[in-house]
Amino acid sequence: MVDERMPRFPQGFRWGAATAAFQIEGATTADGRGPSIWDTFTAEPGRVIDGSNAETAADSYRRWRDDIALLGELGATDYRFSISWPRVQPGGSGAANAAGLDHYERFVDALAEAGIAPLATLYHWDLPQPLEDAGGWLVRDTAERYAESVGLVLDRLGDRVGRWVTLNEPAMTTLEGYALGTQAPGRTLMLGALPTVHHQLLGHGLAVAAIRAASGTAEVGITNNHTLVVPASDEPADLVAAVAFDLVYNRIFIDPVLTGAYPDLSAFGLDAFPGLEPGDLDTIAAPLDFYGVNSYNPTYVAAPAEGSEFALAGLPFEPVGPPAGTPVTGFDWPVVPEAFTELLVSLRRDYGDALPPVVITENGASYVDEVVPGPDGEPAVHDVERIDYLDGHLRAVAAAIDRGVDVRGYFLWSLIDNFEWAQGYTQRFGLVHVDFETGERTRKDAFAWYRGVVADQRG
Ligand code: IFM
Repeated sequence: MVDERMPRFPQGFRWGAATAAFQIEGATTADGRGPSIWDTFTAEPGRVIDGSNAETAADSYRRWRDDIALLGELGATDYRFSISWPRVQPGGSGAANAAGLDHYERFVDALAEAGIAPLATLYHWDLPQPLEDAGGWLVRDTAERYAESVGLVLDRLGDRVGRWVTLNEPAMTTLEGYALGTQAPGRTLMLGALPTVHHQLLGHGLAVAAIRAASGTAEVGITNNHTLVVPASDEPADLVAAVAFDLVYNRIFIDPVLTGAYPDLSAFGLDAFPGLEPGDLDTIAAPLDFYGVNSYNPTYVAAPAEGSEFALAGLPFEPVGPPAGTPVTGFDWPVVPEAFTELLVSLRRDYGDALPPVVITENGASYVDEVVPGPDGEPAVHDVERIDYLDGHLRAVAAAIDRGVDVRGYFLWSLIDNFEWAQGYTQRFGLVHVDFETGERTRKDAFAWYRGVVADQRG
C-alpha cells in the first residue's frame, strides 16, 4: 500500500476526472437524440462481450447533478466530459437540436456554480449513424459535417466553455473501428482504413479554426492515445516491427498535428497518405494550446509469427504479452509506471518545442471491484490495486515533469464506472462504483485516496 508522500506538482496544476457521453449518459432516445454508430453496433449480436448496450449506462443524462456533487467532493479543479453529437445534431447535419444543447448548457452552468472548470470533448466516438451510412470517416464530407456540428456547439456554449478537446483518440476509431472491426462501426478494412486518419485530423483542424474564429481566449487541443512501444527483444526483426507499430499507432496521429507532415509510410507500400489534398496539412497543423495524452500501458511488439492473424493480414508487427511477472489490470494491460515517464519524455525529445504543454486527458485502470459491507455497514469497495496503479502513474508524471516535460494537468479515467465499449460492463475504471441495475453510486477507496492527493496538492 502507498505510504510515501506524493511529489509536489507545479503550482496551478489541474486536477480532474474524465468521462464520455456515450459511456455514462444512457437515455439514448431522450429529447430528440438521434442514433449513433455505437447504438447500431451494440444492437448487433456478438459485438459486445456481455451482450449489453448503453441505453441506461450510468444514467448520467438524468443523474448529472450527482456526478457534479461527486466532483465537488473530490475537490477536482476540472471535469473532462464529452458532448454527444447525436444529441446536438441528431442526423449529423442540418439544424441543431435545442433540447440537446439545453442539457449541456444546464450542465456547464452547474459546473461553474460548483467552481469546476469544463474541458469539453467535441467528439468521443458517437458518430451520428446517418453519417456512417454516407461513408463515415472514410469520406471527406464527414470532416466538414463535424466542423459544422462544432459550430452549433460553439454558438450555444462558446461563452461558457473555455477549453475544448476536438477529438478523442482518433487512433482507436481508425484501428479498432475501421481496420479491425472490434469497435463501431465494425469495419475490417485493415490498411483500407487509413483515409479515416486523414479525415478525422482534417475535422480536427477545421474545428480548431472554428473555435479560434468564435473566441480569442478559448483554449483548444486534441487528445491522442499514446503507448510506449517496446520491442519484444533486441532481434532486428522485432526492432523493425516496433518501428512499424509506432508509426501506425502513434506517429500518423501526432506528426501531422505537430509537424505538418505525415511520417514516411513506404514500409506499408504507400507513397502518399490516402485522402490528403493540397492545403490540408496547414489546416491540421494549426497551433494548439495544449496536447492531450491518453495513456494506460506500454505495448510490447514483435515481428509477426508465421501464420498469425497479423502475418496473414500482411501486417509487419504483432503485439505480444509483457515480460513474465509484469502485473496486469483487469483488462490484462501491463502496469509499468516507468513506461509512462518514458513515453512523456519521448514526446518532448521527439517533438521539442513543437509539443504544446501536455495535459494527461486520461489515465486509470480497470479491476474487478466488489461491493462489500464497510466497517459501519455502509457499502464499500476496497480497490487497493487501483490505488497502487494511480499512485505509480502520478509519480511517473511527476518524474516526467522533473525531466523537463511541461505537463499541466491530470484527468483520471474515470469519475464513475461506465459502459466500456466492446467490453460492455465487464471493465470498471471508476473512482465510484455504479450499480448498473439501480444507478446507485458507491465511492471506492480510490475516491478517498484521490481526494486526499488533490487536497494535499491544492494546499
Ligand atoms: O473507456 C475508454 C475511453 O473511452 C477512451 N480511452 C480509453 C478508456 C479505457 O479503455
